[in-house]
Amino acid sequence: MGTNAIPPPGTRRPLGGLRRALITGALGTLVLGTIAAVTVPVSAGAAAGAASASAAASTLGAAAQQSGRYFGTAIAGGRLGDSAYTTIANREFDMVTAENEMKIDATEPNRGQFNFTNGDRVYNWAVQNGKRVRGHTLAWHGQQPGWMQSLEGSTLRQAMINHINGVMAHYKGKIYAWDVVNEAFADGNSGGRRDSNLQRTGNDWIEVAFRTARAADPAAKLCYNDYNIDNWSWAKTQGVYNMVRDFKSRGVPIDCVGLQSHFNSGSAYNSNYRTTISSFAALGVDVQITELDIQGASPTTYAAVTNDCLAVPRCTGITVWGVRDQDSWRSGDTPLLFSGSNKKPAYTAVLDALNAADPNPNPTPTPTPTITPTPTPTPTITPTPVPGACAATVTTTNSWPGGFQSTVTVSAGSAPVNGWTVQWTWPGGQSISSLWSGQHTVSGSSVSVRNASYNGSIAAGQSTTFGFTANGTAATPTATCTSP
Ligand code: 9MR
Repeated sequence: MGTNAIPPPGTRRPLGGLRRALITGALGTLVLGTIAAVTVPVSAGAAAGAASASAAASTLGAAAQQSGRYFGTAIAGGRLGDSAYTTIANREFDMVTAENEMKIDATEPNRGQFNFTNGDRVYNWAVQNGKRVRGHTLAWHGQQPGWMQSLEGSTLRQAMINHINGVMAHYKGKIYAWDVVNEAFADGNSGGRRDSNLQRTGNDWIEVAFRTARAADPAAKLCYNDYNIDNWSWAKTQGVYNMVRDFKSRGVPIDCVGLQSHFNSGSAYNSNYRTTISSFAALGVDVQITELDIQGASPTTYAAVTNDCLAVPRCTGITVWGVRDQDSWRSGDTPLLFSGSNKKPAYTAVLDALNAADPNPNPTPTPTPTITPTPTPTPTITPTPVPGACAATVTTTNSWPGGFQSTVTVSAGSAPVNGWTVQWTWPGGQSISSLWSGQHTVSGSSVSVRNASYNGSIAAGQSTTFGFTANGTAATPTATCTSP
């Protein structure tokens, strides 16, 4: 089977900064000052010739955002009191997965009694720091509380449904993507399902879990997540691929596949990984790298993994399974990007790869936002640059019945911006369900978003983004940007 060649690290041209300059050059045609233009799509082509050099992003999250992706980490709630840990985690990552705190044993320790204390601790830390959250995980043979382990048949099936409903109701509208079902396929050459109490409730348990999840929170992306499905030639990969293809053909709601990507000597990175990612994506699902760690943390392998994701538009983000080596479930393998507070060579390899990415701010194919025509042939406003002035544009990046997702680009004019606030008024009763990379307050139909701790400073001519999901009909309201 064909595999795509992976460019050796360092052979990709570091165009990230140049391409960002092209984008912000386009934004430079927008109204600057306290009033922003609306719905003008960012077009690199429109800005050809406006190139100038600019600095590369200096954190993983910011670097990934340049191509519309995220870079996340697993967070262990018990480490949130460790300031060395939170300093790195907060600075570098813009997506969070609770390492254990949203699992079945944590959230429903007794049947019918839900406990979100620890899940909320991780969730709140993430959103208070402007990050999005992946939910992990709802239906799994692992980390089941004792009461669930002892159930079987239709009783267990109903308990699974109740669990999905209970947890998803608590986090409704707040989770970017849920690992609805985790690790349901067998290792080895069968390509079939793993035996488990859930599997013994009937082969349809996975699709029942997904249908239940869609009804419980239509705003969340619904993922199937597994390990050892990274190598395209492995039977387990093919088994999951066939299931996803079947689900898509029958309308079972599935939005994404999570490749855990725990690479080690027994399950090594293979250059056909890019084929795996692109093959799943071709089925019409997003692909997320959900639990990345690499034994020994080879910079070359970390760069290859990153470049493989960047090569596929629907590979929407990468999460590493822990912050520092000492935080890893396999700490002896030193598989992560930090050692103590130090950035390892693998960190630099990943950051450089992200900074060299083609901008791809809208990895999920969605309808192009409508361009609102200028009502009169008014001349383009060319305001005198005001120090600290900023502009904001709202773009719809995804929509579904009853909800939508938007990205807001905040750009500085000819002077740097230090702190910004974007405001708009909903035209038709919309409401925010989740917002990331900013801090929002709502008053009636008015929304005000302040910068997060890490994205308040925008260099002259540069931009940053925040995003949100909302309930209601997709809208692109006029946004104003103010800067102190
Ligand atoms: O990292 C998690 C570790 O702290 C737990 O002890 C372990 C228990 O099952 O789960 C680890 O996370 C796993 C994840 O939930 C699913 N994929 C494999 C991960 C590593 O074992």
